[in-house]
Amino acid sequence: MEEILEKLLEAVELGKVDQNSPYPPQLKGQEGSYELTLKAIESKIGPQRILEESLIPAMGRVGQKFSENKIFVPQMLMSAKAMGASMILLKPFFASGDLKAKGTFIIGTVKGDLHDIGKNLVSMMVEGGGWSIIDLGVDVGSERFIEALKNNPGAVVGLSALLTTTMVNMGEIVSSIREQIPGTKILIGGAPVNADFCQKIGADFYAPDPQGAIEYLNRQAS
Ligand code: B1M
Repeated sequence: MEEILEKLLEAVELGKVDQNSPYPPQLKGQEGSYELTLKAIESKIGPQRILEESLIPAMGRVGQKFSENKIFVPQMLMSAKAMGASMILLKPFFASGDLKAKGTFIIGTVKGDLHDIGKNLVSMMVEGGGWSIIDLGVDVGSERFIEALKNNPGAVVGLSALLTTTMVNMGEIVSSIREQIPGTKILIGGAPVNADFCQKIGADFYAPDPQGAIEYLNRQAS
């Protein structure tokens, strides 16, 4: 792996946002994820490699360390910030130049859940795939999904959850949408969910990653 991708992985893992950031003390004065992502882009390392070889593995390491009680929520938050700084720079590469959207995709992280990195990634890449996006943010309950659907008839809905405690809220959201706006296509994703769970709660499709979401959506558009 290029040295720059290794450095970026380390910056995100340790929560170093940019050169001026005082955190973490051992990287004081060094480049952070912002500068390193810029450099990687300038070196013509594609956004997909930046994501797959640095950013996503960095969050994997952070999760592992959190599980082992080697780091705590504040450190996890700094890593999320560092990843966010990189994602801002990657967004233009995924953004669509298409004028006519294939359809509308309403996405949100479900009630009780504040994790938005994966949801943002899906949103960004689906937009790059030519869909118009309505991103409802985090901690979204059924009422807000239904309101957005009423304003955008025929839109596909995407639910994201990262916690085993909040994935159950997907079931309630799916039931409410089915009750009020039958026929809506609902896609779910996020680390704790899978195809069995999708079937159990009556959603239409489980996508393990943004690519899976795009493929499903494109099948709905054609
Ligand atoms: Co939290 N956290 N966290 N966290 N956090 C996890 C999820 C955890 C697995 C860490 C661990 O213990 N190893 C664990 C959950 C355990 C469980 O439920 N089984 C956990 C916990 C426990 C918590 C708190 C409860 C901690 C506490 O307070 N004691 C708390 C909960 C707060 C809340 O939500 N109410 C909490 C808080 C936080 C932070 C705020 C500090 C921060 C989030 C910041 C943010 O998102 N802005 C954070 C982070 C960063 C993580 C980890 C380290 C990284 C998550 C991430 O961004 N991954 C995470 C550990 C891990 O994932 N290894 C962890 C990278 C991202 C690209 O992947 O989100 O999986 P992911 O998205 C993927 C796919 O899942 C898929 O595509 C994406 C790209 O491949 N995907 C979809 C996602 N959504 C999709 C939707 C789709 C399709 C595909 O269609 C609609």
